[in-house]
Amino acid sequence: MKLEKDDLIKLYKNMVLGRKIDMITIEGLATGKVTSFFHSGQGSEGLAAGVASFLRDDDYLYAHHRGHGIVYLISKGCSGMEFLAEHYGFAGGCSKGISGFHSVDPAHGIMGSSGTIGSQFPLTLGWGLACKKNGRGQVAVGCFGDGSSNRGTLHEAFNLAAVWKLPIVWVCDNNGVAQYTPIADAYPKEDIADLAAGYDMPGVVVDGMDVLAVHEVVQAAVARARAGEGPSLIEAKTLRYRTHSEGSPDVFHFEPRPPELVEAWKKRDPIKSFAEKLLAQKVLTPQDIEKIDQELQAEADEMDRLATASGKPDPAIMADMIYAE
Ligand SMILES: Cc1ncc(C[n+]2csc(CCOP(=O)(O)OP(=O)(O)O)c2C)c(N)n1
Repeated sequence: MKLEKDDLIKLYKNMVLGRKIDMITIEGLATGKVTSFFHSGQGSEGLAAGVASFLRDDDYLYAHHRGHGIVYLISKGCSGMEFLAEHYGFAGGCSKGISGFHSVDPAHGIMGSSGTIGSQFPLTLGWGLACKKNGRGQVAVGCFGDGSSNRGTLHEAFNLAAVWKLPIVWVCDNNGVAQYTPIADAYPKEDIADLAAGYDMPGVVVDGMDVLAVHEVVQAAVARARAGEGPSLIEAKTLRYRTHSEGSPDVFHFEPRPPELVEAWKKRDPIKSFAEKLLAQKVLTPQDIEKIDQELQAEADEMDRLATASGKPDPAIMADMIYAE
């Protein structure tokens, strides 16, 4: 898929809006508005927008917990207002405020998520099987972190997806550390993409800070899946900018990465570097960048206002959320 000017701007806006909502969520923790915790996704916006911005509404997506998937979700069409309201435990949320942070938006192929690392593999496998049975050319995209790559569920799902040639794209967000465990302490090789060879599927490594590079490899894997050729594995090397999770006790904030490593990666910020590219290619002017920033800030603030205004859910809806008629 060749990206036209509007497509490039769409990618850029998804990244910028996602970071603004990420920041509002962090502020919400400080003020007590967000009562759960939050795993900020700052640093992986290029990966998430590159994966999800050009999927079909009826494709399935499991966005993993980093940033609670916000850039993935808004890129796939989910509303930022619903994301914020869900985190506030308010009625405007995607799950009517009942879950605290898990987003469900079936109209955009977001079927839910889980706090259990590794649960995305069998879930994505099931959606991939549904896609194949439906025969409508849908794909299922299953995102996970490097820390999930040693779960047994990964190997079981990779195996069945390959044997059944399911239309699945597996995407590993390898930010080098799982909470406090550097990937080198838990995995013997350099690249998680190497796991693909054991399941007879393509495995590629991509620079997760480069939204266009991510977009290109994802589109190739999606085309392969839609053509009935089976699953692929993409490993994107990224960085999380902040601590593992916001709002958790101090003991959870141990930082195993040397500060100079984090600073070096931050110089390649996915939003800033994409903006520089768009400026160099004359897709946008500095004034456009400024205008987009202001407009998206206003949009994010309005989403926050609407999310807050939606208020607490009526506890009586809880049974309806659990039981079917
Ligand atoms: C089965 C399970 N084990 C442990 C945890 C606690 N936990 C939450 S996030 C996380 C780190 C996951 O690392 P990774 O998958 O690399 O994602 P990242 O947080 O680095 O984005 C851990 C250990 C959990 N939620 N589920």
